[in-house]
Amino acid sequence: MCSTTRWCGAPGGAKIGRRDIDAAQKRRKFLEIRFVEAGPFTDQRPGTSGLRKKTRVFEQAHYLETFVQAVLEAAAVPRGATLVLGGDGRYLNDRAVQTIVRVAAGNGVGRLIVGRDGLLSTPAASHLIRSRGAHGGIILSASHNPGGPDGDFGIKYNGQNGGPAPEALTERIFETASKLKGYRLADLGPVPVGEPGRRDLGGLVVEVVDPVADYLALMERLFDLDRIAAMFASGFRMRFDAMGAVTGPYAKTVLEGRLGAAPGTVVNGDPLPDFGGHHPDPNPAHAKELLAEMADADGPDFGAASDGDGDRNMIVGRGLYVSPGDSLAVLLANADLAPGYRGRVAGVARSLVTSRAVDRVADAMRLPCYQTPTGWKFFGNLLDAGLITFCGEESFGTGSDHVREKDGLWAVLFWLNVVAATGKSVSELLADHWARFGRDYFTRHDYEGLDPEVAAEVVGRVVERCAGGEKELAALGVDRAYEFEYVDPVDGSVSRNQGYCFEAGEARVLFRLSGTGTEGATLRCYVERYERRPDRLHLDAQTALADDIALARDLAGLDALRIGAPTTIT
Ligand code: G16
Repeated sequence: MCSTTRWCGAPGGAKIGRRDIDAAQKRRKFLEIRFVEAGPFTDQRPGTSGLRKKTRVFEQAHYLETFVQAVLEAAAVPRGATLVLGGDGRYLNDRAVQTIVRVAAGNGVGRLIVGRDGLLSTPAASHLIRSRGAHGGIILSASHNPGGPDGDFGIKYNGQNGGPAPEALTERIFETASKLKGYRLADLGPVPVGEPGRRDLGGLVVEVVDPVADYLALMERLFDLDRIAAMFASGFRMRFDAMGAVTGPYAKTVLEGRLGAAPGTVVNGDPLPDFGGHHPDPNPAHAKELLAEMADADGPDFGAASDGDGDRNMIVGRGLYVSPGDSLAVLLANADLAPGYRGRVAGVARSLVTSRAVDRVADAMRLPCYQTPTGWKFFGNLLDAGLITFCGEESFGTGSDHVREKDGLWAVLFWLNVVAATGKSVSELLADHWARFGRDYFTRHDYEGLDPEVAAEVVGRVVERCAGGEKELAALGVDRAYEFEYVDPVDGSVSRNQGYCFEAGEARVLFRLSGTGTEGATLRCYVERYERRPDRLHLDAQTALADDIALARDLAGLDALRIGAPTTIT
């Protein structure tokens, strides 16, 4: 696709003129900048969280460069700006970092703050953008999707607030990439990123930082780490499964280093290009070893896991795991136990498809509770405006206003803080919580790798049901059905087609298509039911929800379409 190169120097999507070229040459005395003709690429529309594709798609000539060029232009990154750069260490991370350095230099970026070895967890990148006053950051990750040459790769842009680009910007990025005729590239050899330090490359400064140090300092301000350390000193045992991904170095430094947890507490702690073959998604389906260990009568007191880029978390007690909706609710109810949140919680938000457990706590605390579409980007405005302090999603994401991403290790430390302060185990905390607020049983059934036409048929069926007459719905026990549309309370932007919701008494059944998959289509079906009866608070979720799951399959016509059992249940 690339045929010729020529001199250039005008970022921001402007036409390249003689004056730009002169200015660029003057500024970059030592850097040669070329315009590489390539593209356009018309398949670079970011999904729920950035652009995710098969690794081989990203390995195509000019593919990554074009996307980065589109980001820099669409986000109007000014000359001399500072950007943060790092990723989850998956296959291609190292080469992608070098490519991005060259495209950034070609576009007049002044400083790149890069995690050592090109590594940064997503929450740590968000924190660096904020703490260093950067214009934004580029994060390399396909999150929980498996990595490797046959796995997935991803890239996303986060803005000045440290949060994922909002929909309007991701759409601009897509449109820009669809029209680009090439990208600007500085001729640079490999830039060493193995040791912290600064290197002036003749205009572009590359600053390599320890990825963990700043993050630990932030956690120190939020939680009572001394109290947690005292709990470990008294024999408390934990297992943290980093799943061969980026959280390993963070967890080792924080848990085994700062908190004194026994060596070996962190397992699968070295970030590997293929995550050691793990599917780095911290849920009961993919963290089976951890669940088995925690089911053992002599197992650790506390278990946790995180995902590829360190923003997801799963909390596990002896013999049970905490549903993400419950996790958010328990943390909100116990916010005063964490020094960084005591007496300052403004409100809370959850995505539509997340269980309503947190709503009940917010209600009791007289706090506002917002319902957003799926995608952390929708929490950004609420956090920036100070309307909420905590937010969370069913996809094992929990976070607060300390960064603008969900934060896996943060959630783990918060839980440890609550356990240390109350002296109660995870199961005791949950039992107390359900006794007080009732329990929101929740499950998500994923139907992955569907033929897109079949998925469209399912959605068509759901839409039809949703728009169906009251009588027809009432016959199924459904009181209300609607398609979710979100109006951002801060900037008034409207997001349509954000999922379908059926309310049936104390139950809700919801459907949407995933926006993070890379193969075929994934139908997500979310089922929940509120329960208050004391003798029904400790059932297995699949058992408690059996009738509602059957309703979900009926609503979507899954049997008629011969779609069998879900591929993943969480
Ligand atoms: C991303 C988003 C989350 C979303 C999740 C699943 O998480 O940041 O907000 O809940 O994907 O999205 P979907 O249901 O569209 O697949 P992550 O951890 O993958 O970056």
